[in-house]
Amino acid sequence: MIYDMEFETLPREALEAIQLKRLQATLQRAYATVPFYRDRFREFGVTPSDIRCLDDMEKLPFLIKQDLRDNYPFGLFAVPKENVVRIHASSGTTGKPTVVGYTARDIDTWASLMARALTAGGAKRGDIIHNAYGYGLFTGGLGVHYGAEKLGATVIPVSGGNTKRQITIMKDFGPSILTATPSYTLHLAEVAREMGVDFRELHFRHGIFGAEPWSEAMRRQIEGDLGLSAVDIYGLSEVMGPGVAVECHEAKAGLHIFEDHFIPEIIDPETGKRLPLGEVGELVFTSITKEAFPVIRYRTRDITRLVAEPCICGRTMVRMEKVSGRTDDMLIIRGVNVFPSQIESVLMMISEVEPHYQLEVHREDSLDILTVKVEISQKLFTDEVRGLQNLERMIAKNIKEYLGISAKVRLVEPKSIARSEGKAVRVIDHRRL
Ligand code: DLL
Repeated sequence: MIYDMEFETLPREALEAIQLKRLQATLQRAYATVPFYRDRFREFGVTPSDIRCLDDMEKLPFLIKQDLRDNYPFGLFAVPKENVVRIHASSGTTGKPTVVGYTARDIDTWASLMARALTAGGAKRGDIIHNAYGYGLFTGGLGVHYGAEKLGATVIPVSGGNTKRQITIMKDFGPSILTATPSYTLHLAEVAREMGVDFRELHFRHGIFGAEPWSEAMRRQIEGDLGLSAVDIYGLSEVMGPGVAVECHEAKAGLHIFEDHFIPEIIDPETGKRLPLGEVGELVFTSITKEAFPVIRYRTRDITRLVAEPCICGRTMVRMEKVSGRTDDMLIIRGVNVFPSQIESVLMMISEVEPHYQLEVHREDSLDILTVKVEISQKLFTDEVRGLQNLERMIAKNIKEYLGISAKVRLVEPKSIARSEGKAVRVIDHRRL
């Protein structure tokens, strides 16, 4: 039994009482030890003792990615450097990476949360976990690793890459749980096929996939191709790493947020106002147990909504819907907002195309042009040109019908879109380059 599991089924009032106590302690500590928080709170005319109930949180200022960059690398740490036992960092496609730190207790908390997350996804003691999340500064590999050990499972720390060898290991060691990004999972399946290995005949029962947006259609494809039950796991380095929220394998209907450690809010990304439960907006997190790197009202830029209805698994924690995308990945094509995952859903309805795609955006005479590049099978690729043109037209028509945007569709040769070993690059935006 993973300790802290009892928090997962608490009645609302009991959970909120714990949250308030932990929140107040976090605020006191951050105020006392991090000059950034003290200055920012003062600017907003608020002190930790003004927060008497959870709704008072709205009085607190937000923390944004730029604040992390401005305090690079260790400026927001709330403990002396000698108490920090681990550093992680997010790659930072633009500007400096964001650096986060953990005390020994933080690492232990994270391991427990990841053990709980793996449990929710269907793993248990005795399972062999093939962990293909990248090890290193990225939180995926080590996050799953410590959780798996805490659970008492056997972990294969294979990391991302060297894909053929991974398939051989799967055949030889017989892992029952797969952890990887959804896009790398598809690549694993593809390489297995090329090696004449039927994934469905391996021993996998469950897959715990995350670190990037993926659609319901992609879930069906992965479950069908790999012969396992797939759940979504969410997290971000700033808040901890993987294990902030996870779907249960019983329902697979939204990700349970570990509310005994993180308080979620949904805000309107434009105005910053808190939105009522159930509305779609930007997810904001406050950590309430972290020591080295507490985050108070951190704006994730991830778009989702919260669901409070009870779940068949018995967990009472609030759920978040699958993240549709990040505010900074949202494409605005001639005034219509669209996320790559929505285009993915449309593509996956069409059986002739493969689940490998990339979006390119450029500007022509001040108009935004979206090109959807999608792979087709070798067999189709050798078909006559007219058939392919018809297929392109049909895909463009579907995109227009479902999403209301005009896109150019280009069917491309099998394997011509780069495969990911971690997070897939879905959008090339020539307007930003
Ligand atoms: O991606 C942590 C992680 C590792 C989560 C392994 C799950 C599994 P970062 O590299 O800091 O951390 O990236 C965080 O990735 O703000 C989201 O935009 C995106 N993301 C993470 N999980 C999901 C998910 C890890 N399940 C950023 N669905 C987040 C959609 C996700 N997006």
